[in-house]
Amino acid sequence: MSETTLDQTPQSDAREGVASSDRRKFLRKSVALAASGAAAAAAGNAYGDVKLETVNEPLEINPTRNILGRGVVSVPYGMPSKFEKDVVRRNVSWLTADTVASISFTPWQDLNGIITPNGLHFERHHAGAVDIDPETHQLVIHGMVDKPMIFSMDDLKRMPSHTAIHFLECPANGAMEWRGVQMDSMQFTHGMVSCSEWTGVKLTDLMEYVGVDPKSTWFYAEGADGSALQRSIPMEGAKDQFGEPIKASDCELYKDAMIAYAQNGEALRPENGYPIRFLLPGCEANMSIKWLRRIKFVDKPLVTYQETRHYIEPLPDGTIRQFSFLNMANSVINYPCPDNHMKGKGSYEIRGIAWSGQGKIAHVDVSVDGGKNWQEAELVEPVLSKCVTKFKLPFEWNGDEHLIMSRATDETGYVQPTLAQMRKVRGTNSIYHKNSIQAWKIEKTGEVKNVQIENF
Ligand SMILES: Nc1nc2c(c(=O)[nH]1)N[C@H]1C(S)=C(S)[C@@H](COP(=O)(O)O)O[C@H]1N2
Ligand SMILES: [Mo]
Repeated sequence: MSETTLDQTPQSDAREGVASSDRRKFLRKSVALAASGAAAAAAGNAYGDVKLETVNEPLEINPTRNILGRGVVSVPYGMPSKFEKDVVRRNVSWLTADTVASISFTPWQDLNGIITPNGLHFERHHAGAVDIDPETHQLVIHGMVDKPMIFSMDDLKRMPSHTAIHFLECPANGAMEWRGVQMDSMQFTHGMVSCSEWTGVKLTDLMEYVGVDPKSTWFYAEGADGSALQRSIPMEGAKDQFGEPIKASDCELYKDAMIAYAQNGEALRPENGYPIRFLLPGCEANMSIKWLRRIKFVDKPLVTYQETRHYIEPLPDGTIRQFSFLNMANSVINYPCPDNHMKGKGSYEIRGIAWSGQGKIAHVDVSVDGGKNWQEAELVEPVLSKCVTKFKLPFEWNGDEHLIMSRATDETGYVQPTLAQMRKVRGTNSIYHKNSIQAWKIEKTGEVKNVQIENF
């Protein structure tokens, strides 16, 4: 096993040349625009060619004014406007042989907050999504415990509840881009992360209940679907299958874990593990076992089929990286992006999302000149641990070509690496944990392209 990794290397010196933003100048300009009112609008303004005549039209023709609308509960479970029909999860047909063992991606290019609506949460199934009756579903906790126990859904809901907003990211997010540009859509370059408010029971509360043997150093969780997906999760004193100690901070990750039954206030969706899923914040989402039926406390890792064949990373020197649990700091600009082109010269706001499995996002720097100069973006509240954070920065587009990119730094000082740095350490044979800086190219036409820049 090799410890060669970018993950443990804070690259605070990589965060160079950050200038303060031009926010004040931008504000002054917007105020001037508002003050000059209709005259300025008639002459066109920084946001486009708004003319007085076109502004007047909707006031005269108002087709919905004289009809009755739909009554309440005509749609008992509300759905998005019919005009938003293209804001959907998508899959890549050539990526997997079927849709049962497959992946769908969240359309972040169309989202404006940090929360992923439940119907848009990415999906990753190894044997399809199953429908489980909560009346009969049970969670077994056994192994190295004083009192092995079976919990019904009612039992779990009576226990003290825990609520937190966290992202979930499949470590294969961005996998298609390791060797070169592949997908001209941010849905596919970054859509295997989603973020929700989760509610459930803390694992540590359940551990106290069943009395976990202090000699237990690992546990594993198992789902009720056909995939038999199991992952080993370390606790204090855990050693790998060769007797090498697991990094101490990784042995603390379970303390954040919960058995979640609610997602954004409502019951989990079947695709995301209804009625309960394991949730291990900050860690590769394959550890967050859906349709959870069993947790077993043990004193060595299972080293399952998945752990020896799938969730490992072959490195350029021939060694293999294993048990790389955390999703390291990552960020991407979702406006503009290949799915959101420029709509004429003038004022814009560059917007994006950043997240880190190590904790809070500390800052995000944005470059509009291919990484030569960086400006600090504004972080939008709330800024939470192991959660998506939104950032924004005013941008004046004069019609020139631009290479735009964002670079996240988390509260540990870890700086999101360049793809060149990642390839040097990890090569291109891995499909996991690609969290490198993403560049988009704004063309003179206003089109926005996915690009990979030399030395970046
Ligand atoms: N039982 C079970 N749990 C599972 C999986 C699965 O196929 N079966 N897929 C895992 C993987 S690889 C990922 S990335 C996440 C995806 O969670 P989501 O589908 O809710 O986005 O669930 C994990 N938990
Ligand atoms: Mo995954």
